[in-house]
Amino acid sequence: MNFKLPSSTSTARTLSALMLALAPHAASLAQDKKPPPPPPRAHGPEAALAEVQKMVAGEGLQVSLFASEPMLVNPADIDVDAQGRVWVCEGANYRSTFQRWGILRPDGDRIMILEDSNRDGVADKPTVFYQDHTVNTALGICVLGNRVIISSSPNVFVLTDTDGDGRADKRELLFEDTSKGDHDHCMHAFVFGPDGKLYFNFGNEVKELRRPKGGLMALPLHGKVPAHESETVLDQSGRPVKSGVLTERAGQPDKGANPYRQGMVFRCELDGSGVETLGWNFRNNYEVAVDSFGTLWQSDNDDDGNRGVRINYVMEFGNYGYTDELTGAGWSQGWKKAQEKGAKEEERPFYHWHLYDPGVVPNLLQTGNGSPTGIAVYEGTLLPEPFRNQIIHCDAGPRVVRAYPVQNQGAGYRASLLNVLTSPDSWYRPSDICVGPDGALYISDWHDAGVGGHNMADRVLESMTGRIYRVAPKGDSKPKIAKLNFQRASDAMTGLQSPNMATRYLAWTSLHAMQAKAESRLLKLWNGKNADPRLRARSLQLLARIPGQEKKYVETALKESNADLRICALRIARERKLDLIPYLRTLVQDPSAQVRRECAIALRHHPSPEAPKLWAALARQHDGKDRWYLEALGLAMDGQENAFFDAWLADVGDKWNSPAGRDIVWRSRASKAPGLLVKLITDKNTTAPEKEHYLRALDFIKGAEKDAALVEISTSLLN
Ligand SMILES: [Ca+2]
Ligand SMILES: [Ca+2]
Ligand SMILES: [Ca+2]
Ligand SMILES: [Ca+2]
Repeated sequence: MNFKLPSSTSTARTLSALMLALAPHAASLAQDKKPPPPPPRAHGPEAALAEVQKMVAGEGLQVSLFASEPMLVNPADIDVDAQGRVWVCEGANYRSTFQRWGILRPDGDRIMILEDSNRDGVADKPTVFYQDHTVNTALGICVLGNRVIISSSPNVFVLTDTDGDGRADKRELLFEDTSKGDHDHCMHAFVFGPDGKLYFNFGNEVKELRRPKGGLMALPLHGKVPAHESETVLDQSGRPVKSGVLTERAGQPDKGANPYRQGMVFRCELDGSGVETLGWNFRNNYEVAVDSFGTLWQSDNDDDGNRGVRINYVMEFGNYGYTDELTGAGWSQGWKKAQEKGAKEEERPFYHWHLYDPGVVPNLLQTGNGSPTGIAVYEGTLLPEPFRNQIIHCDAGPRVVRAYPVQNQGAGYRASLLNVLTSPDSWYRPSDICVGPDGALYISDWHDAGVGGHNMADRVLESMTGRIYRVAPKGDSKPKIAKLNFQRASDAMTGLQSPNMATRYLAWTSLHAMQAKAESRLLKLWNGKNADPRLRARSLQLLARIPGQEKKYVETALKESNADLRICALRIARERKLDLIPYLRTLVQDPSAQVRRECAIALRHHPSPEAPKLWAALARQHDGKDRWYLEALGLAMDGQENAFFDAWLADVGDKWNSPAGRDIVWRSRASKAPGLLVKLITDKNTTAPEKEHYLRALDFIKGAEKDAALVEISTSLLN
């Protein structure tokens, strides 16, 4: 559902869909003659079952049909609750605001709960949790106990079932944006993180994050959101969460504008306060997944046809390069210039994501053409080994669900591809994936000839399709779900170890409320030296949030031999606002480049007078090859470029001209960088491509030193 049509559909059709989307008076098109009826298509449970028989599950896995039309249609996003019930955002009224087919479900789209009451692996009890036109094709759902967060741009609602009958009784407004909605690149799903916070993202159709004045606002249960006062959200750095506006004349961001661009990803408290902008300049980062260490993973859709769909490890506070940082230009301008200079076709994705520019975080993986959708991290033990602890991701374009087994590489990671679920059915369009409390994967299938992009073939409500599959190890057809009473500490501890996010939310909240009363049980899990480090990390997150115990547990975890646990501890220390400097003094010498990467992130905007020295210690350990590490150093410099750079120069002296030193000069935007760049550019031994590389760095620096550098370079060219 990612702004793209299948390859069999012509570009002209894509364009016409786009123009429809942009037409200011699109409503008048509704009077045009009705689109032709869709081709006859088998539908209903029997057709769905027959098609599931032909699906291909990954090695050691089997797929079964959990639910199908007419129980649900067009699932855009799902969540699975602690009882194993699948919650679905339907999209029968997809693009009803401007496409000629208009409203197909007159009472508005539904949020469904699909329950398998006899645990035979097949849903048998559908409940309409909510129905309204304000949730037409909502792109995100997150079940948090009796509260459900629905992302439906321009609104993010909290729906609450106060009496437990499976129907919403209360509606509140958590966030809002300035988009028109009804677009695949809007506000996406919220997820609960191991730190007790919410993580969420939006694609580049949203330009500004707002919220009601005074925070969470009560609304009538149904209907349009009444007029009210709202405000732009300011994030942790005091910046408005708003796409940086570029003035046309100078091609520069407006005065006072921020670096934020395009798609972004965030963290906030459960009540929506304390928003932090964690990454920006994505195109359509459809969902974010957070693992137990607090590491973020996303996909992103390329500009269609560039074979550049990417999977990202989201290094906090990174710019991900969808548009040119300085001009806001798309990829094609830079690519055109590069082609003139002989760049090869295979380099196109690198230009597409501006990866040759200083200040752009690299990608984990590029997966070619696609329309990436839902994502999760599988932290369960039901599935066989290769899928454990891995990112699992839907791509509706090539019609595949894949795992991306990740390995450490320097300060970042590398990943490979491993199929989880494919189908010969040309309507198979996986839209989302969740891990159930039984440890199985639940995959929603939008099921259409196309992947969205403002179009759909499935336009008759009576025959509309939509499916949920369950993927489990071969022979496992009946979900086993423990009945937990989260008010009991022992049950809550079991829940904390669940691979299901909704279960973990209930367990986390309960254990967090117990505070010191839960400490001994949490300690037992933490001290289980053979225990899965991810489970230990979950325990640590709670131990370090027992008032008065924060330092003790952070310091204990910083001595762990597992680098991910040291990273987790440093993240907790940052979040708990502990004095980081004593920790960083040791950690900047950590043998793990990933831990040192986190040190750099921790130094960003750090006011300590010791910060430049600590940063310089990190910079001295750059190997001249690791782009992740270099970009971590770079984003740490934000606002303190000169102090950090000077500290490094003081350390390295005239030995700055090494492969690593040249990298740092290229990435830094310090006042002294232009003078050194001139030396590199005018050096007789510097090759032509290297000159281009260093010249590009000058574009990102402003001031007299840069102007002087340009004069010096042009003088040397004349001589
Ligand atoms: Ca989801
Ligand atoms: Ca059943
Ligand atoms: Ca209710
Ligand atoms: Ca469908």
